[in-house]
Amino acid sequence: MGRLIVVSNRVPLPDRNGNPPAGGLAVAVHAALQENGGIWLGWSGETVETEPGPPTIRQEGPISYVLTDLTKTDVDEYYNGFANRVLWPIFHMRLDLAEYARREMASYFRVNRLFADRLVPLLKPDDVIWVHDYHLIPLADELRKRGVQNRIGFFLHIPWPPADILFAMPIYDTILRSLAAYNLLGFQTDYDVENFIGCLQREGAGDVVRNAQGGSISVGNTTGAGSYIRAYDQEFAAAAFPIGIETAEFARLSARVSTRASIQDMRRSLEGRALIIGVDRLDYSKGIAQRIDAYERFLENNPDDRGKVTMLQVAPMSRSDVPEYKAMQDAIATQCGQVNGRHGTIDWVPIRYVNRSLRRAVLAGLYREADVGLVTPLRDGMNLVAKEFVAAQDPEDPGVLVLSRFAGAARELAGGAIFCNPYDTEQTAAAIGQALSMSLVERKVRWERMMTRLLEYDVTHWCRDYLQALNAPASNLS
Ligand code: GDG
Repeated sequence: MGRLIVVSNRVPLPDRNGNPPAGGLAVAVHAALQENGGIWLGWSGETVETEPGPPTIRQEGPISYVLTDLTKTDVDEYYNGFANRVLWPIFHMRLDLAEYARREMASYFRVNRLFADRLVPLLKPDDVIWVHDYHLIPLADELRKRGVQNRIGFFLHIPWPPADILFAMPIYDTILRSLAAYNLLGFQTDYDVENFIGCLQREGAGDVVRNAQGGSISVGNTTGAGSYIRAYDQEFAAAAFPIGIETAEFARLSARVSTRASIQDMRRSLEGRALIIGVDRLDYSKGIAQRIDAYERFLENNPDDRGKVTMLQVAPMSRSDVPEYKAMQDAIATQCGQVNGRHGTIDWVPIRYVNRSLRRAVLAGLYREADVGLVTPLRDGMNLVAKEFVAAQDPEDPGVLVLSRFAGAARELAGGAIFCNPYDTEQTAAAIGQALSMSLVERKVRWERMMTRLLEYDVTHWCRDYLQALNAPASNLS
């Protein structure tokens, strides 16, 4: 195998000692880059007023980190604009939140051209290129236009929507067509693959030519195999690769941290009450408002439980340059205040709300202390919090995961989590009640099912599987 070239909007840079930042994807992808050497290219996070200069290159052993600045206009229009105000809401089925501006679409393609221009001079013929996420969908097409013939793969971290949703987006056809320039499209779940193929079929643009049964693009035991597709006069593969976490490492971390004074202090402050935990970037896709409604309904429906349970919601701010996110920050803070005002007593606060980022180790310790993990997105590509909550549990006294059926993680955690429909307040409230009253025996059985899966298919496995499929000989596609 040649070098690996990874391209993503942001690059998780290693620390001064060359160690990648803790946490899933960065560690696994860095390990893959170490093996054969390679490049990780992306935006530096810096903005400039006029045309960005040449990229900065940082060399760490066999890995080059190539960082390009962007103009302020490009960040406003490509990142905050088309990527986060069109693609993100549409792919999460929020047509009502999508805002189209022609200028922003143009900027999205301009930045993809810039990334292609930066990458081409660095490429060698046997390099394998792996592009990440919705910011960079047209990148392969731009590379092909520049004569690049290398194998190029794409992995979408967010869901792929059904045709009726995608087709509501202007230039959906350009987006769909540009994906045919890749050799391998990776999605989080088989549902996303189905939706993608459905879009091609409805568009009359192409179809499956062969399903791979147990072939090189078959993954895991819940996702089935991938498909070989012919569309827009191109042949390529599409398959589900459900992203994992560093399961064993996270389990060890949580066990270690649980003895720390800060975690013990938090436990003491609960005064014997059960703890329900929610952890999410502050994003409308995560269903935080609906979750708080469901918790309030649980308190209303179960007067005997009032004063016996505390909900801890950690929701660090994200994308604060996008107006919907700023508005949401205020709305969630108000909602928590109202619930506390309505139901709190002089010695009990129903919801503790933390609107900032906590350290990873602290999160691991908090998950382990919690009796219930409440993970209720309205739509989510995977949701790593669900997996982290499971990995962090004490095997002798595991907590219960209440999980939205609309999270990609639900495909793997069936039989372990209690599923809920986050749009159904009453049902989610009942799921909270069921979780809080579950027997130790049942908790253990459910947890073991989930943990077995997460240990087996962790992020290293995910990364290896994807790259193996991307490197599979082109003859597989015929
Ligand atoms: C996208 C897709 C897909 C959260 N708060 C804090 C904190 N976090 C960490 C969690 C977890 C990560 O952030 C969030 O991961 P998710 O998967 O839940 O969500 P997205 O950011 O939306 O990610 C998603 C993912 O890509 C991977 O493919 O699963 O569906 O939307 O790891 O622990 N970390 C720290 N402090 C916090 O306060 N340190």
